[in-house]
Amino acid sequence: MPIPITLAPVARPVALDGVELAASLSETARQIRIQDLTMVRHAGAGHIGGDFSAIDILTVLHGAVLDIAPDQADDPDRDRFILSKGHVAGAYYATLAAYGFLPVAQLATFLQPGTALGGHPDRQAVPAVEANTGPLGHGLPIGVGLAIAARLTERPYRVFVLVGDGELQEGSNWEAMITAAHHRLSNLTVIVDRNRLQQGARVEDTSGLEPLADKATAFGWQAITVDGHDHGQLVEVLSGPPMDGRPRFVIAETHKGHPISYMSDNVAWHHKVPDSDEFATALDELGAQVERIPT
Ligand SMILES: Cc1ncc(C[n+]2csc(CCOP(=O)(O)OP(=O)(O)O)c2C)c(N)n1
Ligand SMILES: [Mg+2]
Repeated sequence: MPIPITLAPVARPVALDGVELAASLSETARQIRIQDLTMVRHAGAGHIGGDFSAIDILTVLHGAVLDIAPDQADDPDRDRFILSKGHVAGAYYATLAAYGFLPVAQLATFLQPGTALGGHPDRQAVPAVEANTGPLGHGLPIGVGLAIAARLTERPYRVFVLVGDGELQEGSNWEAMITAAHHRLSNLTVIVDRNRLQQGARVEDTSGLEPLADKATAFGWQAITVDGHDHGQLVEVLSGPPMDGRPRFVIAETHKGHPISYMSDNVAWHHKVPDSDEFATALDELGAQVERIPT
């Protein structure tokens, strides 16, 4: 059974603001979840829990924040986005396709032999991808390098890096944070997908991060906590200018598997694949036209 395509590309909602913008992003995120769920179900693999905690963040970045365009992947002034938690590649590909950075038909090749859309993003295979990720702990160091490069070359671009909270157990992140604060990289934003779960366990039971905001502040960053499923809040914080020359550390409070009842905050759904009944339930909860999508 080939992977069904449920997604139709949408234009970036450039002319909207406030409540209308948030509503547009929310609807696109819903469509991205339906497509991503369908890809995981039909490919028989993926990371649906972390996908669903990150989709609202990915949607806001690509729909309303990043200064990027599908036909200008090589523009030296484009904003840079790095998906450091590269295991949620399915959610990333669906988001790119929703906003025209990838043909939606290509999503049918997700995890298939010879595909450009493998389990982790590949910058040689997908034009919008800035860095190959998958091994956790590398996106932020690369992002710091890109942010320093912007300074040195006097380019106006900004750098955004999305990391997992379990991923912050990698020491490379904290080294990168020291360097970013030292260079006062106000063009750098890290977003932490703070879903409080890693693979197979709670983050606070494994190697706890709290008080996370205080740690980031002590490292010389501006720490901001937001609801990572609230499109309006995410737009406001991520579009806003840096306050005072410090890099920005945005803690996005999320739920793994959100908003599916049996997945949400359930550690089992890190990389479980829904069976036919679970798939139908999730489609129903997302308000999908279930009759169009084979289970
Ligand atoms: C260096 C490294 N170690 C282990 C893994 C395997 N791995 C993939 S996802 C994951 C859990 C990551 O948890 P978190 O960063 O919280 O991501 P999320 O909860 O958003 O899925 C692990 C251990 C990896 N990809 N890289
Ligand atoms: Mg996590």
